[in-house]
Amino acid sequence: MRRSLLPALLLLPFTLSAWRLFDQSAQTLPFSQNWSNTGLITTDDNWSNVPGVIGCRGDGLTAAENVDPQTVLTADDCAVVDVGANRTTNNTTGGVHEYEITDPVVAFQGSGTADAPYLLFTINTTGRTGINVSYNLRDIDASADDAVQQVALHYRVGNTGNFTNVAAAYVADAATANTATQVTPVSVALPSAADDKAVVQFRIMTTNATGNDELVGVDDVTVTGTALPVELSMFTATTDGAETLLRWTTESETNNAGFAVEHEAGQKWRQLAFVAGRGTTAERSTYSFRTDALTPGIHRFRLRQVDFDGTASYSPVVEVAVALARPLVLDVRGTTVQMSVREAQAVRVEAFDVLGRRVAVLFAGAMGAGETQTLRLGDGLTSGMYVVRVAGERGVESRTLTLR
Ligand SMILES: [Ca+2]
Ligand SMILES: [Ca+2]
Ligand SMILES: [Ca+2]
Ligand SMILES: [Ca+2]
Repeated sequence: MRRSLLPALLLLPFTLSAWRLFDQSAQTLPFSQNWSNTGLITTDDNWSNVPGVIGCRGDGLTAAENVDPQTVLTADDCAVVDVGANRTTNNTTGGVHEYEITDPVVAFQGSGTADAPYLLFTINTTGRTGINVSYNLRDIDASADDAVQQVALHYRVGNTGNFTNVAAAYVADAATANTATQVTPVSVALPSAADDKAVVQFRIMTTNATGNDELVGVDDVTVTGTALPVELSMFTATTDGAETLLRWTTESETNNAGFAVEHEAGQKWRQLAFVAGRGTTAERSTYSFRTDALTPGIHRFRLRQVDFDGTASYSPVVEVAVALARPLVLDVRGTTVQMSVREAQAVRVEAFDVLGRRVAVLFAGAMGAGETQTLRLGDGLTSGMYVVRVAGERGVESRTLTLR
């Protein structure tokens, strides 16, 4: 029993090396391939220099001739990697071939072995929506062969599981007998399920037609998508007294240069800072910005999100109420007295001379929460030192000032 394992182990490296002859890395958009670089494919069955594309022979995917390729949706996963490299003349072998002709192209041809040959593409649609796949099907077979050469397009999200047919891409017959001139353009949008995914695969497939199949090239393949906007999912402002913390989250970003943090001051919006964005990402990103000390009262903030091309859009406005740090705040500058209260209360503001005699009542009445009163010491007072005293229900504050 133990000995019988040895031949299997010796075979393993060959199996692995054959499996490496392609590069299935997901290609970002826009993607295009027109096969003009004939140096990409130089060796039979070797796709390793064509990132994101593999030719597959599709052995055994159908059991009869003329099967509609729209119905051939099983995974297969390129069980037989195939390409005949550097062809210049019509080849009658079924499968996938690279043609170094005037307009180079990769073509497929069904046969009793190559039951459903196809080209498999792997793309990355992160940050993009409205994924469009287009290509030209070119009859490059000038022989008398007269096949009804059907071609279909399938896609799937990820790189496992069955494919889904894209009906709008179906071509009933991509070839004409005795000529090699028919070009059938295909341009279709993939369903929205293909939007914004790290891995999407699509394959362009023909099936073995009755009689000799015609060679059909798959040329000028392009895949595009529209950039998703920056999706802001959260924006909040919280305060710990004087400083305010702004926090926001994006679910995805496309070409996001960053965010101008704007503060409304005197009914004008003023930029406080610019916070760099993450460019393009399908991942959630979180940001924060801490303001300098703000005066007591209501403060409003918004974000101006700017793309690399200068396009900008505004977030909703968030508000924060900055409360006074102390129950009463008294600020005296020159003859101006500014007084604020944290909570609603009755307040009395009086001025006394150095002998303790009251010389003025500057204010007496109710004040609302966060309210500020700006008062002026009377003009009738002589030069000298005075004491301004604020007495509320929740505290007393006093300051001295000198009139000159
Ligand atoms: Ca071409
Ligand atoms: Ca070549
Ligand atoms: Ca033809
Ligand atoms: Ca056939």
